[in-house]
Amino acid sequence: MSLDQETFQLLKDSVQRFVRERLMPAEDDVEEHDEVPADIVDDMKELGLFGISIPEQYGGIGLSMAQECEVAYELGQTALAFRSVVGTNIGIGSQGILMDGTPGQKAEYLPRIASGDLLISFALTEPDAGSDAAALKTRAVADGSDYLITGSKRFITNAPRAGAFTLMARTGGPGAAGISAFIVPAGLPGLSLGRADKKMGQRGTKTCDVNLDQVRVPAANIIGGEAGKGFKTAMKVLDRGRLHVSALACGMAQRILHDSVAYAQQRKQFGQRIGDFQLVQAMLADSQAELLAGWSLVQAAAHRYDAKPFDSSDPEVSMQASCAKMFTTEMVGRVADRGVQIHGGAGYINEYKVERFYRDVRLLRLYEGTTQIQQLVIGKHLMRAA
Ligand code: COS
Repeated sequence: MSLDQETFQLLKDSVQRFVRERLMPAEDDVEEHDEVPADIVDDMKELGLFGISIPEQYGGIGLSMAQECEVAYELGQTALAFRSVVGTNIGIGSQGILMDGTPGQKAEYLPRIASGDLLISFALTEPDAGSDAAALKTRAVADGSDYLITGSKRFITNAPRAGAFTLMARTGGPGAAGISAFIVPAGLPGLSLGRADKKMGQRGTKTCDVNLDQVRVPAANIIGGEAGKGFKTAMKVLDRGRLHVSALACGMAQRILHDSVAYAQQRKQFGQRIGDFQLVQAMLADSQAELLAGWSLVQAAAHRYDAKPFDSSDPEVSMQASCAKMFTTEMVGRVADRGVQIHGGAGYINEYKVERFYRDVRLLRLYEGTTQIQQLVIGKHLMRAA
């Protein structure tokens, strides 16, 4: 699946223009009100952003992973809250249905997800199961042709906006093999949302707990129609999501570098521009080189991803996605830290964007698998392959 190069270039140009002319000017508004304005969400629908990863037959744009990464790179160059609005529809919310769903599930959900009329979240994490996802406790008990789901999901991105969840629950015994993925509509009796999480950064993104008390869901809502496959679906979805987040990290590094160079050009000390000092140039050079290294890694891993059958998993690809996630999200942390350093005292003041980006990028090293989880995936793969 991919879009022809010429049409893709037109899309990329539109996204670049949208980021520059529409999103960047709204960054302060999002920071102040902790909300992405509704008219911007409408414009995102218009641009087709909710459906970039969904095939054309379901109303999406049908980008390849490499193309999706290029779009994520562009969206990464502004406040991450904007990308978050479309992020779960593009990635972790929709991809389980696309990869493993039945033809009926795909036909029912994907067109509305692609248009943005239905927001879909990914509910895996729980109070006692974060990195150890296979230990999740949310239980789905068979009751006739339905399941009754009870449990609690934590830090669920876009939950307050979601019309449905791709939700992992235990239908069988312990461990990964006992987990199934369900499509759970948000309005069902027994499903309630917790209070909005107060986060360190990324204002405008919405996360909260999702609580389920005997929520009745038809067995037909199990993704793929077969119980016990949910953990693998979640892992395949995360492989893809990790590449997307890597591209986002590179975009944000590009933005911080751009702002740092701009500041170094205009700020004067000791009678000259600080950008003319070699110690400042060294920080800019380190950031530039690390950004290029990270972006090359993401592109190579994304092309490798595109070379395998879409719905299958390949341990080499998972390993490369983890390398990309680990390297780029750590890299953008260093770039943001240098960005603050180049800005000096101004970098610690809320008026300058670098102060907020510094806080915003911290999350990239945590969600869709911490750096330590990426290390485990890489290490395990190396040991197995040997
Ligand atoms: N694609 C497909 N299948 C995969 C897979 C992948 N990327 N990774 C693992 N699996 C399969 C394994 O092959 C295994 O199947 P078999 O039992 O049939 O062999 C099964 O899933 C269990 O795998 P494993 O034993 O490796 O699972 P672990 O419990 O050791 O967990 C980690 C593996 C730690 C990698 C996993 O729990 C993880 O990614 N945790 C982080 C979760 C996360 O990212 N959370 C963020 C919240 S979502 S925003």
